[in-house]
Amino acid sequence: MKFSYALLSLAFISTSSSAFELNDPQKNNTQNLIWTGHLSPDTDSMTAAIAAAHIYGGTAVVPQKINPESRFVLEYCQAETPLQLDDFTGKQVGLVDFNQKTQLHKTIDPSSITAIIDHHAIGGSPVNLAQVAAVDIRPWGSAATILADRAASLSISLPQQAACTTLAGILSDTLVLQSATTTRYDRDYALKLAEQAGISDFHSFGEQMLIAKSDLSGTDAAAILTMDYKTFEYAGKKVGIGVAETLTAEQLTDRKDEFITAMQVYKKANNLDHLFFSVTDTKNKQANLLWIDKADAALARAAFQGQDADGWLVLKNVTSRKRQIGPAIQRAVEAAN
Ligand SMILES: [Mn+2]
Repeated sequence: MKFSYALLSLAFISTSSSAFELNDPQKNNTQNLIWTGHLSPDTDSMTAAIAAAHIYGGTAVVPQKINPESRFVLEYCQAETPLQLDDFTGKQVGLVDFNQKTQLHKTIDPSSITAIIDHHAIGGSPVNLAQVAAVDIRPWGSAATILADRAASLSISLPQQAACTTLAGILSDTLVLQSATTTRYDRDYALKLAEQAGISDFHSFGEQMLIAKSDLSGTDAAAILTMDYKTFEYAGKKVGIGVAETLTAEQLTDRKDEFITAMQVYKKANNLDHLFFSVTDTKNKQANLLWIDKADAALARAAFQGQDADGWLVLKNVTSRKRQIGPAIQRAVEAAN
């Protein structure tokens, strides 16, 4: 009796999970449905999860601690803080803002993934799914933009707080519509969402977000290294890239020795083949790249033509890990292996 019940419920879960429909939310089974972004959650991944939960039902969570910029956004938008979930066992999971297994919370079983809404390349080591999931990946500036478009095409109007957080997702990932990854969709939806949220000057909101992100004077180097951090798998090598976007880059580049120590500890503890850290200067639109050993130095030199400055490699007009830093390092790793 017990056994057949278990079988029945198993059949129920697998049928419903394979049937997730992004175009027809009414049809979905939203039982135990969780929306989550990547490890080291950023504002786009958090706000895309919030928007997805509004559109499709279920609960938005973060898989790790919320960063200072995102905390500012929640306060500004008067939105509820998403729960930090440490155990995804038994949940039906929708992924937003990533598709890499190296960025997946370790308790997420790939067979529980029913949807992926993302704006990243399916390179490196994407999640390996035996079942068919509903997948929507577009080359837009943020995952939040894709969710805004989903809501619009389903005639679902996001509540004011969620319109505000979704706007924040767009502004965060596109550096207030200034990054090379910005598309016309990001611009259009930023305008629409600002209107919906009752924000008359979204540039000022974006500036305040950048400032909230920039003040890292009281944060230790190890925390800064992993605050906006991703692990990739390139040519079978585990490659970590941490980024600190800031308007006040000197505040961080002056702390080079602290970062070197933090990177040595982190690289060893996480068994990484290569590790890079960029203090990304959003005011002067340049990246300051750091590494800690010879192999990483060789890769950085192969990947970039930059200028040396006090132990950092300065990369002019480089602000995007997704579009610029990641792909260049990927090519260098693949060429070396
Ligand atoms: Mn994103």
